[in-house]
Amino acid sequence: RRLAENGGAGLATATPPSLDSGLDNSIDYYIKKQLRVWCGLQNGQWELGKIQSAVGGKASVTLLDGTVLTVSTGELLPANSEILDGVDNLVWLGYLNEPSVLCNLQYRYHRDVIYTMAGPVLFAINPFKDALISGSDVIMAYREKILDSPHVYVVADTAYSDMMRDGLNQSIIISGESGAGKSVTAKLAIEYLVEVGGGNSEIACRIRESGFILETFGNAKTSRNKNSSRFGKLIDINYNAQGILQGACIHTLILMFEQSRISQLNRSERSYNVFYQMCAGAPSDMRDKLNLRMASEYKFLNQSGCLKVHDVDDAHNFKKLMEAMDTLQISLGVQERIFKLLAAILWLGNISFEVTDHENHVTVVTDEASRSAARLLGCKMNDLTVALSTYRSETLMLHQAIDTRDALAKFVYTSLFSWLVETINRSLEGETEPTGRSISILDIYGFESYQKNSFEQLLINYADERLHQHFIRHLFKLEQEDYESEGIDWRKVEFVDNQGCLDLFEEKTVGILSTLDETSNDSEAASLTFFNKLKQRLSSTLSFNDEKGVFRVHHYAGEVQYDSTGFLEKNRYTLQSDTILFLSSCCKNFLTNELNLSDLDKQTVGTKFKGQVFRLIQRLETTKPHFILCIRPNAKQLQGMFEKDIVLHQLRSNGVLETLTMSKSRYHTRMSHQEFATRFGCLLSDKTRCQDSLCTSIAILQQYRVLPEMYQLGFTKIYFRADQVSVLEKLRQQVMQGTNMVENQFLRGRV
Ligand code: AOV
Repeated sequence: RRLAENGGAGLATATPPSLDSGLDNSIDYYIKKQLRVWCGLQNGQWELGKIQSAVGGKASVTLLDGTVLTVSTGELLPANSEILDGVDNLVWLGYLNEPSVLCNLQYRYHRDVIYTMAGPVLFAINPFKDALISGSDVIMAYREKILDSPHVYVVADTAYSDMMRDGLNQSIIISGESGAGKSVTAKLAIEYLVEVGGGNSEIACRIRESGFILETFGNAKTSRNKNSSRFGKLIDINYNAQGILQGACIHTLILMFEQSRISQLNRSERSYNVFYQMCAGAPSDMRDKLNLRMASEYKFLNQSGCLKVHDVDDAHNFKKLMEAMDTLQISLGVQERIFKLLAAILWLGNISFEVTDHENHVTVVTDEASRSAARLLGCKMNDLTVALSTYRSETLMLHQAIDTRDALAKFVYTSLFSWLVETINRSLEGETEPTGRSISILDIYGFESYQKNSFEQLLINYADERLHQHFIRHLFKLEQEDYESEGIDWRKVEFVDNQGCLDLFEEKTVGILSTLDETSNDSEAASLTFFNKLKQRLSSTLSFNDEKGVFRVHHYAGEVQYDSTGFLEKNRYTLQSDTILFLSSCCKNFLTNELNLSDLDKQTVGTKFKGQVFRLIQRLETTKPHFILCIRPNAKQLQGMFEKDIVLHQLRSNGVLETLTMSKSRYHTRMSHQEFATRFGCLLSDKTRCQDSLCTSIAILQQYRVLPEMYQLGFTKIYFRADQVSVLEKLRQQVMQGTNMVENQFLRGRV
């Protein structure tokens, strides 16, 4: 705060000569004043110390713990003075270097301050514990500006105020690796936005509860996050002209391939939360109706050796789910149908086949599993048997029958999920059409990199790249292009553009996705065909390991090694539409409402996904973005642990230093000469006012002696540093209210 009042948000001046590139030229100054420096150690870490002496490119440095080291002066970086320890906004640091930024975040994190501003971006470092800084009291305090320290609520409040002021749609874009805290952050933003639009209404309650329902059906435990969102979501919150909450709409990014979580689980991962909740929490009459067992008895659930999650009460969550469905007025009849389908999926997984001849042809075993599945799906036992063991009157072989069974289970689940989202959206629909007053919150999968990465990770990381490009476009590209085209004096801030990596994916003929599609369309092709074709086309940009059949991609967030086995199968739409059509005709009245047969088009999974990502980004392009970057402080999901390497890696890949440099030198306000002259022309006496807007603008700047470093004139626009316009606004207000000139004189000094 102290710094802000000193003009710290624009140009911090309370520091010694700027030496961000190193200390070489002014080492004597540092020795004489005994200023703190960062000393680079051999292990790559940085420690604070003071220089005692320096000769011939070597310096002797005493670290805080008393250790004396001799290091090359190239290993020294300026450190900020103690008064800057733990500042709210990293831009206020006099020196912007990696150790200073990292240390500031760590300083705050260890004091349970998880939010920090980095110029226009809010950083949220996952505390992995309840940080006790949310809830209605805190919301009130932020609304009334009693609290103003960095918080998701501030970002939400700014978005809301900007929307009301400008009548423009806004967005809050939340990014970060898997497990970094995006979904929790999104929840907080929604909580604030609902509250500020009149939190007690029926629609407000429904919006709150809808999040829980989506999480139940769309989240699962992965090795990185015990409650990982396996779908992406964009939630539009709509208001009327008075800023009162009208309704909401959820758009989802569904991974068709994540359906494989239904039938195949990696070790220590789980399927979607709802299955475990239902098995643990269903009341006894429901258990009877669904012939429901414990989770451990279903093959789809017990194969990963992980049925429970530490600190998660599945049974209790099932109660919450049913309450949430009530709040959204999903009728009991519909709820029953949903649970029947879920139970049917579990029983499908237990269906087994009997081989009937030496060619591996099969029939379905008639047992509890197949009988229960047929009953719960609402079809005759015989119809189910035919659907699972034949295709166009030909009997299937064992692996084909298993594939058909799993594909059916996945199809039912995906359709159920889409249908549920539609049902929720109907319940959240407002009474009026949106009026250009909406705020969209984006929370999609974060970057993933495991020992073994497959098609799922490839698409998740592709979506993450697309989103990163949006971030770069808005924070670097558009602004710098604008400065350039307006011909103002601007030192270009270099940044790492990930367009190259995106091209690698999206290139029409030789890109990863089109190569995958091309090979998938060839029914004879195998994994190796895909691998070889990719290698042939992209050997200069990707690296390949023939023996293992893996290829490596340099993502902005790190290098990932993908195992090409299984890519083709996952990309192809394996489900035989005949089977589904056949089955749905058997189960009329029951399945047809829930199952969306339009899902049966023949697009590959990759192409479909790319289309969904494009549509999301397109929506975002029509909004004013506000960015939140979530950071994972350690890989173990532990509280209180701040692993510098891990954090630094995330800062680097997100171009944090560049963002800070950019916001330090950027112009915060811009308006056309015309707008400026019209708004502030009243500050001039009739004598000095002229016809031309540029001439009027210059006259205002001169008369009020606005310092040259605080503004620039472009060809059509005028640009100001932070806070300059607000000073002019104050003057204008006084002139409009007719207050006397003595105060104006006083303010003039400050301009
Ligand atoms: P993600 O959204 O970034 O991962 P989550 O929001 O699910 O990550 O966060 C992971 C876990 O970290 C949560 O389940 C919480 O236990 C904890 N957590 C995160 N943020 C906070 C917070 N502000 N306060 C307390 N605990 C928190 V993924 O959905 O895998 O990309 O798909």
